[in-house]
Amino acid sequence: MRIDVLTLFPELFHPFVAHGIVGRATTAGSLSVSCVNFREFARDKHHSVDDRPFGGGPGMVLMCGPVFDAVERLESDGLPAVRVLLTPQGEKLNQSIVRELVSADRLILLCGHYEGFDERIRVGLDAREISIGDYVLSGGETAAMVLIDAIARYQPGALGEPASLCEESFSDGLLEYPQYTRPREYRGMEVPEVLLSGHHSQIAAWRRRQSLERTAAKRPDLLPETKDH
Ligand code: 21W
Repeated sequence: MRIDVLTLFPELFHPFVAHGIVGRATTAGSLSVSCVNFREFARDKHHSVDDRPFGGGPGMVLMCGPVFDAVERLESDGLPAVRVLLTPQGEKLNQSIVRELVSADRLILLCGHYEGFDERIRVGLDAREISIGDYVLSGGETAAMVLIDAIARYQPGALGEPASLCEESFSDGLLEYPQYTRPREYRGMEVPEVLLSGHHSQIAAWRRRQSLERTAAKRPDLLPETKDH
């Protein structure tokens, strides 16, 4: 998969893309992430990408010109892309949206800053609008990194063990069971006996039960009977 990020802060992405799971997918050749600063597409001599809002109000608004020009330049290679606008008013990101996006060959992620995008960017780009949750960020860059991280895990070569993908949280819709490693006792806290027993079916049953209990206690909204969508 190819991901192009349009941002005013491409340097924020460089260390992120070079390390960890995203770095592994990149090295494996299954993912390529490149960042374009849409300031390069500014038209005036001051390289402006934002301006004051019509009607007044605080802050600055990202202008249409540099954003549309950058998207059109990127897409001029003919490789069709799913366009994603990171915005506080988008649909809230979850694992099923991640899986949908993973099926695209190419994504263009647009990161806003300041007080947001000119409305005509939203309307004219026909982009999928995504938020990462109900809190205020200062821009779309960190949200784009969250999305890239979640997508990279699905790329061949990103994870050491492919089992990690299907076993973990949210894949079966439940929270994870508790995990332990050496030592068997730490500051008076002991590892549950069943995990030391070597009895695989009992261990699996214990883990399942723990997952269900945890989910009921911490995230009852994830349990099928209480799901309302
Ligand atoms: C925050 C932009 C607030 C705009 C009208 C009048 C991307 C984000 C962001 C940001 C505003 C995401 C206004 C969760 C987020 C993001 C920057 C509001 C003020 N509009 N997911 N005044 N939270 N945030 N604009 O903040 O770009 S995904």
